[in-house]
Amino acid sequence: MITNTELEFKGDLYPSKIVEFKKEVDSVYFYTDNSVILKVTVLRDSLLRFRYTTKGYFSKDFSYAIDKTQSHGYNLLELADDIDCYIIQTSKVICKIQKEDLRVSITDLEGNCILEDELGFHWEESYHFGGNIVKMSKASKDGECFYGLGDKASQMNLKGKRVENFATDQYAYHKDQEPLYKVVPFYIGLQNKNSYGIFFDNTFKTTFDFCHERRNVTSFWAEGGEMNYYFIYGPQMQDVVTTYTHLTGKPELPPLWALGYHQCKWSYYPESKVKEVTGKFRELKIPCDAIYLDIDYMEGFRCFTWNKEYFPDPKKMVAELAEDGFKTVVIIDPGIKIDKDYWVYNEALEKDYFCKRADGPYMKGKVWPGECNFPDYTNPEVREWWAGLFKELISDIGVKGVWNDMNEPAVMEVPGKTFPMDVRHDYDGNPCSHRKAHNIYGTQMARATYEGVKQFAYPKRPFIITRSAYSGAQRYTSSWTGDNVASWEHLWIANIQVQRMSISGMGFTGSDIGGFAEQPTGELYARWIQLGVFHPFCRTHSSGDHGDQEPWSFDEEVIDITRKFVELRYQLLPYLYTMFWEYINDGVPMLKPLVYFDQEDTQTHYRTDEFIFGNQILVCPILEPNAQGRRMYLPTGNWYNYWTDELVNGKKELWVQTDFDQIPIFVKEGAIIPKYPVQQYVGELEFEEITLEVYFKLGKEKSVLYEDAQDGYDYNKGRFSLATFSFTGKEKELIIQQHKEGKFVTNYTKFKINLHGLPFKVKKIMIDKEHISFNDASFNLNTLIVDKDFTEIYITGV
Ligand code: MIG
Repeated sequence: MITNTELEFKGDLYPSKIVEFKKEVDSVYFYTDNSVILKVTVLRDSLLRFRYTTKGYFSKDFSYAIDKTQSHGYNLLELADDIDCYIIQTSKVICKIQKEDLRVSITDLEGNCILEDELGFHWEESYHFGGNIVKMSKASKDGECFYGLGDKASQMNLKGKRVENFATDQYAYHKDQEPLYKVVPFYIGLQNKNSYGIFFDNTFKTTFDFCHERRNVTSFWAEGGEMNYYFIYGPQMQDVVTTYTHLTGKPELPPLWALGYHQCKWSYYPESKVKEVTGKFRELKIPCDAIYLDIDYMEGFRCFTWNKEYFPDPKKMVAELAEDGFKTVVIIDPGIKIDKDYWVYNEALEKDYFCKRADGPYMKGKVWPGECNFPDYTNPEVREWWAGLFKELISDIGVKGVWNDMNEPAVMEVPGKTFPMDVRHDYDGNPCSHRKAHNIYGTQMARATYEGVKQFAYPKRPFIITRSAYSGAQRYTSSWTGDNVASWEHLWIANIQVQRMSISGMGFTGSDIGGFAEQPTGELYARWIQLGVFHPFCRTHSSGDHGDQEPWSFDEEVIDITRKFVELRYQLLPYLYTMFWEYINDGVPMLKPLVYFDQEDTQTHYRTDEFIFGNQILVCPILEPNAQGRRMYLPTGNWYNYWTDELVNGKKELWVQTDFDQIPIFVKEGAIIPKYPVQQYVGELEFEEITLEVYFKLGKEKSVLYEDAQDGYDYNKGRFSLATFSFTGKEKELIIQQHKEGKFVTNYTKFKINLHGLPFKVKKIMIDKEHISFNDASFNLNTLIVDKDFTEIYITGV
């Protein structure tokens, strides 16, 4: 008989000495005496993959996170056999593998240590589940900082924290709560001005410890699967993040309306209520592009059905809303009601598409509709079926976007709030238990939803939003930060979460503006809107059980502030869209924490509140009641106060005075910021001209403006317009050159140029080498109208 003590933890096991090695194309294998194999693959000179097995062979390689369409390549891969180690060298890094114990250290070409194993790879055999608990520990030097990891509600710098990755429905979470809805096992280390990244691509529950347990050790481990991580070398954080995003994939461009303002509540019904809300937006002239239907639009919470009492003619309603510029987005949950009169249930049952328990019965759990079964989205056939279910909603009824919720997956009234761990999944032909599939479930649901909406929305672009996600989900969907709370602390959390998501590859994210649970004061709501309009996804949402959260639920002043900031977002749409284009092309995060902006400046390492919106606008929310301004840090460079045009030099802390209808916003000198006229929704107006706000600088600066048809896929065929503006400012001279690419012709014909901070009086203006005559009246307040295709504006002054 086996006694309890025999089942107990036998301790950690370690690789022994290397007895053999082998090089194969882009990979090198190291074999130890005790059957451990380390496979090092060079994907790029600055991107190395480390994969370990303890069995003497590797199991099939499969990942949902890695974007297989992305290409990689390196310049150099050299392998040397030294006395006590093997050395792999690329054109960026040198990686040493100790012969004695398989420990790894990575240096740059000058020999500066970037990352080094402490104990390195080790493992614990799991008798209970089979396989190993796989562990890694790295030495951490004093002063090292840590960033990334998705939606964590903690300080930006994770030094001293331990975080857990297990997708969880965490209603009304609090600061430092672990775990949350999303799983992004990717972090950025910054030490001695060098940045590197680690992506631990393992979907089991993972834990990261950043010098929490031991002061000079960073470790991460998983409760199953392989020790399989990617090392990304910077040295700039920019390079780490863009490489990670390239590895796990980028989205396509969303339709421009998806970057507008969205209004949501649990729930708007019946139809008359929906129309009352949309009508009020138009009446109060607060721009809005999307209205959401939460679970009550369905018949008894059955996905793909409508409550005919509340919504007798959904197609007609959706069309009428569309006429008024509103796109309808509907929620779809994973739980399918067990109901023999429900066609979706019957189809799934007939095709055997629901998840099963280990011994065969279907996984059954209670969610909104009552007892439900749950499709296994990790099965490609199930995903295809699921995608097909969207035909009526999208093609026929005209819904424009789909909102996936509860996909952690969440189950009510059970311990752990999710599936039991024995539930089986197909995992794309790699059958496994829920322990392995849990963290990826939501992503595969969103992926299937995306495929469906995309197919039926064609030739328009799809819009998907999800609550749960794993690395790589950004290829299919946007996301929101789940059930937050109407509190000042949560405003602080929202700011950090969205910045963190941005540098974790998943940039199209926002929070429930105003807070989901509980009731915001007008002041809190206003402060939240002022931040929210600078988040890539911008939606007010609330649980609705505490009163209303439409802008007009608050007083006149708050309504005016909401309008002012939502209008600002609509003006900045071309700038925001250009940010998005840089994200999908180069993996550049749309929001940049200060440490990302200037990692050389150690002052930025612990900053959390200020961030760069795009490349040239700095935003700092007000996070306290009764504020008349705030202290903040302005990073390196010279910045114009957006409200006053005062030029301030950075790399210093300062007090910024703001009224209630302002937050500190600064524009980088030399920037050229494009603005559209205010519209009540994207595409409402055809305009003759757009504005370029030009901020004078002594020196040079580049700005970019990307535009296309704002929907559809023609931009992939070259029908886009990409304008690059080069600004050069001298003591008595200003030159703006424009270089254009792409075949898309914008509707407007003119730029209205507003010059800010001009240090001289204009004497002469030449446009494309032609002299422009002007008097003080036509060149009023430093405004100039030019043809949108100008190539050079040349201004001299006295
Ligand atoms: O158990 O659909 O996070 O945004 O309004 C609550 C109702 C289910 C949770 C989501 C929230 C949504 C709500 N849902």
